[in-house]
Amino acid sequence: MVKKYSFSNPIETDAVVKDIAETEWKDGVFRKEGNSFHYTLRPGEIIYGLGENVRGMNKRGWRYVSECADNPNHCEHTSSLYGAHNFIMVGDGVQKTCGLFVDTPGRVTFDAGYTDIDELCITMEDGNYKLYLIEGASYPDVVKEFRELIGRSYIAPRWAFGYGQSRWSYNTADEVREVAAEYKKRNIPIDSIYLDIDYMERYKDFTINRDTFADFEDLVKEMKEQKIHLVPIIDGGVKKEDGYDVYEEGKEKGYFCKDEDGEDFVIGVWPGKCCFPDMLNDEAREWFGDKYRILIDKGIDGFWNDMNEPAIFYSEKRLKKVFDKMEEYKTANLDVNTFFEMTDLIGTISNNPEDYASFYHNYKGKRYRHDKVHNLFGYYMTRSAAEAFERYVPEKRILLFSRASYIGMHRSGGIWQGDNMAWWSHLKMNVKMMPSLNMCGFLYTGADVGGFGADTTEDLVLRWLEFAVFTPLLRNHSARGTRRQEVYRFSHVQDFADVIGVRYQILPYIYSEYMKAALRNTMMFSPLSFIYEGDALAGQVEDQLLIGENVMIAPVCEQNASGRVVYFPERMKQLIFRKGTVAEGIVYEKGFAYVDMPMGSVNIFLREGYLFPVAKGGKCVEDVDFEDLTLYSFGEEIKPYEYYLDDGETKDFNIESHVRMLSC
Ligand code: MIG
Repeated sequence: MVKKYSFSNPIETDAVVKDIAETEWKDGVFRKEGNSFHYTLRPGEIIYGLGENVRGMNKRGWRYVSECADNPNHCEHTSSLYGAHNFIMVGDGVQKTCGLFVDTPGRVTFDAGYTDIDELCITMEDGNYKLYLIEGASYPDVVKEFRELIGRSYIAPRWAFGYGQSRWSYNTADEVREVAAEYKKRNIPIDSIYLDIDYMERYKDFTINRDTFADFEDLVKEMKEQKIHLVPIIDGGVKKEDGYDVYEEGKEKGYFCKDEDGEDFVIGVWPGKCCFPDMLNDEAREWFGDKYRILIDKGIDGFWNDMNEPAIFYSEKRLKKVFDKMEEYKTANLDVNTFFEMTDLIGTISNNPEDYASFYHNYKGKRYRHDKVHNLFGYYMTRSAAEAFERYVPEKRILLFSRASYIGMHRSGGIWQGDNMAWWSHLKMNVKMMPSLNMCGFLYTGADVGGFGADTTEDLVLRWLEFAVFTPLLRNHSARGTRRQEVYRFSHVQDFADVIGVRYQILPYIYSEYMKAALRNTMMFSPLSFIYEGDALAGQVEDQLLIGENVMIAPVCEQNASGRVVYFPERMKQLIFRKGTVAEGIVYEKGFAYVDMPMGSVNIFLREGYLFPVAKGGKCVEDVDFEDLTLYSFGEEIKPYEYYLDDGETKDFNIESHVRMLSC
């Protein structure tokens, strides 16, 4: 059951799609004090939710702040990542479970047993907000109700479930051709190559650098012939440059965010000086979205939206302040205090709260200071593109994912998990984040495989791929200046080809599970506790996941490990994908066991009584024969599998006509 509460004058975010009558607040399991809601945690109780965040699936024991932030160096102590996902669940997960969604575009703090280890305290910075309280029996029940409330998740075209190669940046058309050729030459499957900012003319959205991508249109065509989709990046800021049509139009029509005095707000981001299109303003949003047509007309059918927290490198005002202060330090004898004061000051240049409080939006006919609606910017940028696609190519699915997000955006596009690091701990974090994101409606998601920042290692990329072949977005991406990590650059290239190949063998299941999760508001990646209710040990497992109902995975996330200890909440049979073949491994009894998982193999644990369909594979998604399946099963009585299959391109999502039963 969902109850809706409204406090003062909430700003409408369009996160929720259902009309629900409001109820008067009365303290229950949550107690209201000012703008805070308190909940007493019982020993061992789990807190789930919060989407994109650091730490465990169980969010207990830290404080998280919903405030979309560009933080490429995030660690355990980070409080905010790129998305703001205000949905949280508490309870026993069996009989009485409670979900809470705080709908407000401003800052929200989830103190999940940080200040007081026995208490969850949720605090809104602003007194205007809506609250949705969802009471159900189990976690999956509450998730389903919540997801019905927020509407159907974005559905990507099926080709976007293939493997993608990215790099900041492929600098020329020939470099792109070379990447494609290296993959093709070695028979490594691939479906997409990403274009980072350098395809643009001096980082100007919707332009092409004709010095380096002279024959862009031909390149797109050529790649299409090789069944490779090019996916360009679009940034949240528009370069301030006279004569640049997007800038000139935006300026003339008044579509940019304004400063206090009503002048276009100018900040420094990637291309230097920039203006932010007011994505929250209906007209500006329509205008910005229509610009994507420029690339669609060139044959592009996928985009990634970046820097839309929005990230601010510097504002002119702030920069001046810092420079002035630096003058003072020049002559000072810097001691421990002043030296750190100075280095801290430099740290205040980017993404400064004062800057976020110094520009304005025109949202639903009213003027709002940016910090009051901060968490909506990435959401509305992505919505702007999605709405334009709906107008321009209504029949066609276009790939679209964003860096920043708010709940509600899950209807318009997916997300990637922002700038991570080539760390084993970030691989583990990728695993843990999948279910939390699913709870909040984000299904089309994945992390930068191999790690974005820092130099990676061959084994990290391979182990990461062994996990990522299960994630809807499967993309190898890395930052400028780091070690190259296209898989053909490593010593054991065949291992990479084999592991990526597994994606194309298991694609029928991955796609079918994704579609069912989207169309039925269910989880694609579940924590073990979602299915093994009441199993206290299952509730503590943080690095194993169920995918759909049928299988469990237990990725190896430690360097130099050739296997790991796995918890089996029931009897399961190991399926080993290695060198293009599938071997049926041994049956593991309920309990703990050490499982050997040498590098270059993908391991799936099949539940007793379930089956798992496997295709022959292919060199790209289009190649995969979704009808020619081998069904692996384990047990005496096998539950038929509800297999979802559609054309993967159009928007006929009628589940009844696309689901059929597979049985052994
Ligand atoms: O901060 O476009 O997260 O994926 O490669 C630099 C360059 C801006 C941040 C994105 C990253 C991308 C990079 N961008």
